[in-house]
Amino acid sequence: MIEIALAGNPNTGKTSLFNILTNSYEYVGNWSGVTVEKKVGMLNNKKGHLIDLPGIYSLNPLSKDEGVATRFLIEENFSMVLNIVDASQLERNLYLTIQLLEYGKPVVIGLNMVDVAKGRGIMVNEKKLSEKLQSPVLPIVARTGSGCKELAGLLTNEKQENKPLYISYGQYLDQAMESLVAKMPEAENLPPKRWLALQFFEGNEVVHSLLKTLMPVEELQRIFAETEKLVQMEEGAKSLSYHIRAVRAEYIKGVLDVSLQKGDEVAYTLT
Ligand code: GDP
Ligand code: MG
Ligand code: K
Repeated sequence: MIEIALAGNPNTGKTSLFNILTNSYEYVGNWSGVTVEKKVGMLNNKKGHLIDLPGIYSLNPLSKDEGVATRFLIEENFSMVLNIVDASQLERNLYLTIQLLEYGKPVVIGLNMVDVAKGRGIMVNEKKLSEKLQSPVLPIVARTGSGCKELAGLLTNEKQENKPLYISYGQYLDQAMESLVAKMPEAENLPPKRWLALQFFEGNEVVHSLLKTLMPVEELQRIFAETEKLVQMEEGAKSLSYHIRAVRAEYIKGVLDVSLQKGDEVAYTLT
């Protein structure tokens, strides 16, 4: 039985897709510590569970509720992420996608709302998007179920190994991440260390709490402060988190340059 996490921005069709892909609830309750509903369903082919994560824009939580998704990635055993993205709001949605790809577990991308996108003249070339993100991308309309069967087929047949997406954050932060990774002790079931280092420098509170259990707090504070100063000086960034956001935004621009259709090229194999 494989465990698949369903992740995406709020209002992207997660619940619609969840209901199509599953035929029974295994569990409905609350995530621990927050009043956010937790739903786990059995896939229609009974080969896996789908876990509905709260809708979020980033893995760096602004609130306790938003921390649920990051805590899930850190603490739970799962084999794959189904990331639903809104094709009509690709630029904003890819921000979370990038962080999920950096984590390194296999990600299958459900490109939802292609009907809405099409209506607005936004055409996504899913093949090019898939190439750029090195992950399968399937256009779907979760409201009608269009494309969802093909998507379901991918979930239980996809390879279970994946290489994390590598984005350079500039030589100073890249080096700081490398050196923090080298200082992290070995621990069981630890998420990928570069991802932890990156989320640490981004200011992810859930990751800070985890690292504090593994390394002296003073050392972490010193590393953070020194790195922030360096990045401010050398990259001209307001803060580490600004710098990281700017690099990701630039990366996403590059992805969209290639994968948004121009003129009358043919888009979507689906609609
Ligand atoms: P969630 O907030 O991510 O769980 O999203 P929901 O599944 O609740 O969907 C939000 C709204 O978008 C609902 O009104 C859905 O009917 C609608 N919706 C979901 N998928 C699609 C789609 O592919 N196309 C269109 N036009 N509407 C959709
Ligand atoms: Mg929902
Ligand atoms: K169903």
